[in-house]
Amino acid sequence: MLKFLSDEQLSNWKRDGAVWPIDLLTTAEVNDLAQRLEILEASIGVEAQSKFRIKAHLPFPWLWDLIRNPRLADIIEDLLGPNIVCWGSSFFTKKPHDPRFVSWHQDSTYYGLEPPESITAWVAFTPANALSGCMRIIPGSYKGDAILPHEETFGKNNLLSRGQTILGIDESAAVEMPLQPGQISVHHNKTIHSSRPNKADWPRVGFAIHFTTTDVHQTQFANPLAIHIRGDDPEGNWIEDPYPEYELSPASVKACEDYCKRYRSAIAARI
Ligand SMILES: O=C(O)CCC(=O)C(=O)O
Repeated sequence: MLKFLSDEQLSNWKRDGAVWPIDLLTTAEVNDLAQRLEILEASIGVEAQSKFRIKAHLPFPWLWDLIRNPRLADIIEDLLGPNIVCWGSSFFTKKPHDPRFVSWHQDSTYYGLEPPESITAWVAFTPANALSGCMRIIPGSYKGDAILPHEETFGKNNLLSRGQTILGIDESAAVEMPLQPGQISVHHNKTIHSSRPNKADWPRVGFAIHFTTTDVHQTQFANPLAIHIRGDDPEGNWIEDPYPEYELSPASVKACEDYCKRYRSAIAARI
């Protein structure tokens, strides 16, 4: 029995390894989030995506609220079942007329999860469409067992930290996932995806939230942290993320930076 999605959305998910658009937030709710991000970036003087990585939510109670939104939990439960954690989150933002892009990749490349099963809910804070550089997927590409080889290009305008790229993708097979503010897409971590530069007059702002099931292990380092969203974690695979005492508390910023270092050095040791 589905809690939020329709049968059609679930069958699209099984076919494509992604489902969109899903109405999640009201206009008032998404405007509030977009405004909080704008105020934050004005106060810190840099893009949030450059400072808060892997677990961008750690210093922000309002992002914890978004991640724990019961409607979002219902959507994720429809796709993953009852035992759910959120192990990470990241902003993906492009300014108006911004050449930055995301190259074709599979998220599972560096996640270090075993089994490699994780899904991402991408929440649109502003309109994401063909003009503003919405996400594109290769439908059905999640079905193979393999994580495909990725070349690390470290491209200047690539929003991915290592510019990891699957070469030779047939772009004629690509499908766009346009979203209105407050809508989300969800994609499987093996679904091949990318996004083009923002040619619009408005910023394209998204917040990606990574979920998995409690039986999945982090194999790259010990004592991984997550927000327990629903259900049980009988093996105790995930330690609860520290909730911030207040927005941008020094402890919460340090927790975010430390986790990012831990994650990045695990990847560097592997490569
Ligand atoms: O926001 C984008 O353009 C890409 C996002 C992405 O790669 C992801 O959420 O996994």
